[in-house]
Amino acid sequence: MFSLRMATKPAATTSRLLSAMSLSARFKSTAASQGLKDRLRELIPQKRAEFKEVKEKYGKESLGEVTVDMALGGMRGIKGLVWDTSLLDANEGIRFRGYTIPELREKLPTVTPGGEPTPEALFWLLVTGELPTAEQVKSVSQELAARASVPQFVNDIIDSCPSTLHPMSQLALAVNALQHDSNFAKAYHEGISKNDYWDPVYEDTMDLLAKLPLIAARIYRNVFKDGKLPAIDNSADYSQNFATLLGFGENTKFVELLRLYLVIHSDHEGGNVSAHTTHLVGSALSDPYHSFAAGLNGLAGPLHGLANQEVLNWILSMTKELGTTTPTEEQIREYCDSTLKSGRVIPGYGHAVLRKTDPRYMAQREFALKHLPEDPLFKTVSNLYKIVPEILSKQGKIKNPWPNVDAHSGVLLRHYGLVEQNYYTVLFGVSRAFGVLGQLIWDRVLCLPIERPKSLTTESIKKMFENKSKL
Ligand code: CMX
Repeated sequence: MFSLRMATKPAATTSRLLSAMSLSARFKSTAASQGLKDRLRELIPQKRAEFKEVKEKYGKESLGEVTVDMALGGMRGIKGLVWDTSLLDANEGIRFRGYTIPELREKLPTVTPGGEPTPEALFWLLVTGELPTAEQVKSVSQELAARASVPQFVNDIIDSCPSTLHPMSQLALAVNALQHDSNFAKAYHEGISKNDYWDPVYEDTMDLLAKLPLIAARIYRNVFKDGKLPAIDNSADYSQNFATLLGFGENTKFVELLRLYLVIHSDHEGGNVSAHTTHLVGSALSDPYHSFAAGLNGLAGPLHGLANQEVLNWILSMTKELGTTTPTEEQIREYCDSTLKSGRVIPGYGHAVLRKTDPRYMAQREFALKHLPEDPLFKTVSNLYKIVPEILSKQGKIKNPWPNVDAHSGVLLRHYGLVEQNYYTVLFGVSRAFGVLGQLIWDRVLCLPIERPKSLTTESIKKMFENKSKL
């Protein structure tokens, strides 16, 4: 593939080739000290062979039919892309490389005994398919801490944003600006071989994951606090550092919550808007920064990640309107009815794939039952869980009346003092990076092609079937 491309690109000089080779060699030499990258490199030949075998053996098999309803209805249920890091079952919920959330909470190494797993541990699992040891997790934590620095011009961009610019817009802006230092963009420009794309994508991924807490916390501090950021601790884990940057590092329960939060929001197979967008944009060989920034813009939609902000806005509007922090079941019912009558959705409920209560909701509920059972807002969230599914089901059109991940997250954050709900989707975004970038590495390992599904016009669909219906 590489030689073909070089043959058709006479402008590629020997010096560019040499420079590409030395870049690749640089990545290989740094790999010696990087446990995760070493393991990934070992796995690649076997996984490429498996992928090739599946293509050769089953390439002509059908994955199911596509109906006109599916094309008109947001492509629901169409099996049209590969996503190896996680798989969503409508009833069981998400499995990360085969493990459910309860299994992850039991099997992944933790920082505190009996505590929550860390996003670093999950990332190792997502990238390798293997449960890491505590030592391997520590090596990822240290590597991310060592890479955590942000160019001054990116800080300046964030600092120049008006505080009225939504934190998600600021986050996407900063991620796009970090693209300035993309290893992949540079390596591509210098003519790296397709077989080696994964290597600078891995480097960009690690850099981006490392920098996200710094830019996310800078946004938080600028918009809601005094704009000053503390230094990070190279010996601390990712969530401890992120919590410290946000100003909550001394609250051990908040740090535990953040660990859980960053794990459960990371990945939800490939079809959701943020995951699919990152994957789609990455398929054009846009680097991880451009790809993930695009995904963040999708996450900022109120039907997707922004729903966590909307849930709290909605609950707080309800308690304000009713003049009580503990509304009765009857009052909640009436408020739900008025929301639906006004043509709005009840945020935090429903899902395009799930048909049961989201296990990510349950994990957060368990955390709340353990740590904040008496919180009045948690009691309201619990009452909503009792009431809303029945109300939504009665409408007769919703396919899943049960709560999703966003129905619960805000109340937990608020309990520990993170009360600025416009910021909540940024936390979702930092977490989502672990999932979508983990898969993006595999997209390049497997040399997945540029995405290009077929679209139709309404007219062409009509024409396709009108003669058939006359028969
Ligand atoms: N409140 C009121 N009506 C709802 C509803 C809700 N929470 N969820 C779905 N419906 C309605 C839909 O709007 C749709 O109505 P129309 O036929 O009039 O258009 C009907 O029920 C059928 O929808 P569906 O097939 O069950 O759901 P979709 O797959 O189309 O949409 C989702 C899924 C999540 C967008 C939708 O349930 C929703 O809008 N929920 C509220 C927003 C939310 O919580 N989003 C977060 C999802 C998780 C995440 O990505 O973070």
